Amino acid sequence: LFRWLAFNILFFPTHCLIMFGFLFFVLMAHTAYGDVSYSFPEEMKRGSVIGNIAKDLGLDVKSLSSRDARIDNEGNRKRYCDINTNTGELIVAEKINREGICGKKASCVIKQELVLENPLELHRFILNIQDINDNLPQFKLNIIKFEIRESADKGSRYLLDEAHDADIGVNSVQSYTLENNEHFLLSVLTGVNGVKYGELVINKELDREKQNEVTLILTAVDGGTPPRSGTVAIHVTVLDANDNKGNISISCPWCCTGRVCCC
Ligand SMILES: [Ca+2]
Ligand SMILES: [Ca+2]
Ligand SMILES: [Ca+2]
Ligand SMILES: [Ca+2]
Repeated sequence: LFRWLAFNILFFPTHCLIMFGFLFFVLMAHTAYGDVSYSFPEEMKRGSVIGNIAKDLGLDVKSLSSRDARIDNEGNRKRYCDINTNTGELIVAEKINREGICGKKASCVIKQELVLENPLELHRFILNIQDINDNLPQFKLNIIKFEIRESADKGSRYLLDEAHDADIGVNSVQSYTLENNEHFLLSVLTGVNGVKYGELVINKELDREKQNEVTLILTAVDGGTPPRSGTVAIHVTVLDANDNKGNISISCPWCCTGRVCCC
């Protein structure tokens, strides 16, 4: 190896300089003193303090400015945080909307880097964005329509559209309630994907001749603190069944004798 290095330095000095420069950069780029992570809720105001990264990494706060300390966003288009070079504090650069970045993912992690010059130092750290309950459950439509024949049995079930909530975990839809009424009950079920949905259940038979339509309010509630809710109207049109005897009267102008009628 020594002979090979001596040969290269002697005959290819430029080549060696580039190679050593690259090796130096790679070595320095990996001079990270361990990963640091910060957990904080989404939607924090711009300028809010996340933590003191200089203290957490054991850096000299006084040198941050002269060493041009800055946050690199590791290829993310947006820079989510900045460093205050006077205090070493990490601050929110732009409001973070967890739903916009991570959607329905159970955890929302953003990788960032703190870069210092002279000598070049690179510290990776993680922003762990926690969900807050800033979305309410919403139904796709304003009204859910059913046509149910009055002859439908007690216990008949009708699937209801589920509500969607952009938040995750307890901050998403947890339950449904149905407006009190004479004919229907609500059965709340959980699908294989863990999503809650409801079924309308006939509790007392319908009678079109008494009431030909029923309107009810269905409410979806999330489990946030405080909880948020969304509503939808359920409109049931009661269809006719032939459940009433007709009164057929036959007028017989001639008199009947015994059981035989001669009309
Ligand atoms: Ca949000
Ligand atoms: Ca949220
Ligand atoms: Ca919610
Ligand atoms: Ca009828």
